[in-house]
Amino acid sequence: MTLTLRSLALAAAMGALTMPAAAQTAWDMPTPYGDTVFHTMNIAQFADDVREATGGALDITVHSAGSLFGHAEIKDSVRRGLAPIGEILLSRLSNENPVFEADSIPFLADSYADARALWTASRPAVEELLAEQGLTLLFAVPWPGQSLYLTEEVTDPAALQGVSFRAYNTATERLAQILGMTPTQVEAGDIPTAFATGRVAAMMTSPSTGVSSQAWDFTNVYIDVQAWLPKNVVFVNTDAFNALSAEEQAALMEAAAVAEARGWEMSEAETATQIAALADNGMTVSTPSDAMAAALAAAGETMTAEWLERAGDAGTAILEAYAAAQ
Ligand code: PCA
Repeated sequence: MTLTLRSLALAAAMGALTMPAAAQTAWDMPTPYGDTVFHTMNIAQFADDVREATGGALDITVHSAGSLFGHAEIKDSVRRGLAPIGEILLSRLSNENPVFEADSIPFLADSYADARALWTASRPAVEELLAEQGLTLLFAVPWPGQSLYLTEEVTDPAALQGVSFRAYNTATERLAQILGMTPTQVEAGDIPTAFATGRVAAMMTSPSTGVSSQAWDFTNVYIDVQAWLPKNVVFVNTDAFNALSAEEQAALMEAAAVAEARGWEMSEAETATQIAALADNGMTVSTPSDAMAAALAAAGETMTAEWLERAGDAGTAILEAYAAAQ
């Protein structure tokens, strides 16, 4: 096509002539959760920040809700270089190493301050384990505290016996077993269908996931326990990271630090607003009975002991560092 004066003028008007000459790196980023979930919104902002800081040279496209790779495949996809960057729920890796599961033990760290101290204590070990797989950790953001969703009010833990329970990692599976429930693994996006078809009748998750799955359509009671704050992590394939220019690497790390701080704030802020949204949509928001609180606390103690047993010296070191950071 001949470049006429008119098309040149048009191109200039559209800004095409002011585009940076630098080569562009386009990264596809698989994430597990939907677009309205605050983690995904935080990551979208992170991608915008990186694009802006690099003058468009590093362009991250977020593929949310498991649309590029399913949650279970994201970590290996990034490890193998099929995707350069991705997000997962950290505790999904507990089968590889119990260190990844520290944030999913009930009542070990059940406030933002404690969750932060636990993350300070466990981050070096998590970073090292990921680095061994050619993955570089960028940032971690917790979900709001995990609470109980039931079809009806339960004050006696014996009423939980035999109830089918939606689990999202091995820790929630173990918790269900201890409480006498029957766990089934269900991805966050499949929660409504799992309840609608009767596969599950109870769950423990954040008010965020309660709202994004419209829990009021299939449960009636939210018992506010806030027992643990599991984290999502964002990591990059280390070879892909090393292939970036020094400026791009710095921009990515800077945006990651900003996203981590912003994500923790978003998480804490939405704890109350999303509990209010559950109530606004007709759910009964209640606090656990003494008997329920005692049963959950006992389960937490059992799981802490079991985790320490499995995690060995690494677990002891994390708990010592956690106590020091508190
Ligand atoms: N939401 C995710 C993990 C923890 C949470 O609050 C889920 O339910 O799958």
